[in-house]
Amino acid sequence: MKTKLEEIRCTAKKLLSEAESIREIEDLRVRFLGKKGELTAILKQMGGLSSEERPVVGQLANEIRGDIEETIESVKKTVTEKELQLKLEAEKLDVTMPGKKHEVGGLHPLNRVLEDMIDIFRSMGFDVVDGPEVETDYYNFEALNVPFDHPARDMQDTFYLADNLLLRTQTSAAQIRVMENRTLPIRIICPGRVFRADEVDATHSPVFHQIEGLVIDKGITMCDLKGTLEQFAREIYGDDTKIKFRPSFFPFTEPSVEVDVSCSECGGKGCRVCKGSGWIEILGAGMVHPKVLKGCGIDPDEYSGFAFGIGLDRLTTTRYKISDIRMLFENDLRFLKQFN
Ligand code: 2NM
Repeated sequence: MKTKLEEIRCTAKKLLSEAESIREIEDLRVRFLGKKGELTAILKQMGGLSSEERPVVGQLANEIRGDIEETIESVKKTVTEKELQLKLEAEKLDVTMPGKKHEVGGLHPLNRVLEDMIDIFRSMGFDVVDGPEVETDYYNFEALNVPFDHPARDMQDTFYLADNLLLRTQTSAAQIRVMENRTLPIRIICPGRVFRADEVDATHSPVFHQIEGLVIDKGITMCDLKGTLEQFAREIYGDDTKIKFRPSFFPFTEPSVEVDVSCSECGGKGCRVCKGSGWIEILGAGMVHPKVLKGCGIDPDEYSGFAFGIGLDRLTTTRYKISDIRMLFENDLRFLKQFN
C-alpha cells in the first residue's frame, strides 16, 4: 500500500509538472484528490490493515495529499502567470502605430449633375417635388391624356406590377398630384427614377433618371418655356449655348417640341459628338394640354402652363465622357472613385 501511495505521489507530481493550463490542473486534482480519486480509493482500503499499520499508512496518505495540494498550488501559480503573459503578448497594442484610414465616399456622377440642375432651377424659383415610383394607371397615363391604345401602355413597354399598378414611366405623375391640389401658381421640378421595359445596351437601361418641370400660371406662353430652357442650357453648357425648338408630339402637351442645344464640343460647326449637325437633342417640352389641366380641375381658359422632361443619364454620360450608360448602374468602385 505504501508503494502504491508513493506511486500516486510520483505520477501526480510528474503530470502536474507537465500541465499547461488551469483546466488540466483541475482535471488532475479531481483524478488524484477528488471524491472518486485515486488517493481516496486507496484510503478506502485501509479497513483491511492491521492496527499498527493503519496510522502509519494514514499519516503517509495525509502527507502525500498535502504534498500534491502544495504542488497544485505552485503549478497553478506558474501556469496562471504564463497564461497572463501569453494573453498580454497576444493583445499587445502599439499606440505609436498610425491609425487606419477611413474611406470617404463621394457623390455619384448622376447626383452631381442632378444637384447642379436642382441649383439652376431653384435659382429660377422652382420647388423640388417627390413622388412614388409605383404608380396607378390613372396618374401615369390617363391623367396625362395618354390614350388606351398608346404604345407606351403596352405590356411590352411598361413594367406592370398588377392590373392597375405599374413602375412609373415618367415623373409627371407627381406633377398631376400637385395640380390636383391646385395651389396656384405652380413652379416645380420632379426628379427621379423612371422605368421602361427597354432592351439593355450602351445607351439604354430599363431604369433611368428624369427631371420633369412644370409651370402653371395666368398668361404663361411658349416664350416663358423658351426663356427658362435657354437659361438652363446656358448654365449647364456655357453662356454661348443656343437652343432650338423642333415641332414634335406628346399626348400631354399641345403644341409639343423637341429641344436641341448647340453642340458644346464644336460650338455648332459639326463634329463627332453632334454627328455633324451642330445640335444635340436634350429634352422634350410643350404647353400643358387643356385636357390635362381640366382633368386636374384647373380652368384652361384662365390658366396655362408649360412642361418639360429632361433625361439625366445622357446629360451625365456626355458631361463626363462616359462611353456606356451601364457604368452608371454597376456601382463598380474603380469607376465611381474617379468622380471624387
Ligand atoms: C416631357 C415632354 C413634354 C410633361 C408634361 C407634364 C404634365 F404633367 F404637366 F402634364 N409633365 N411633364 C412633359 C411634357 C414631359 O418629357 C419628355
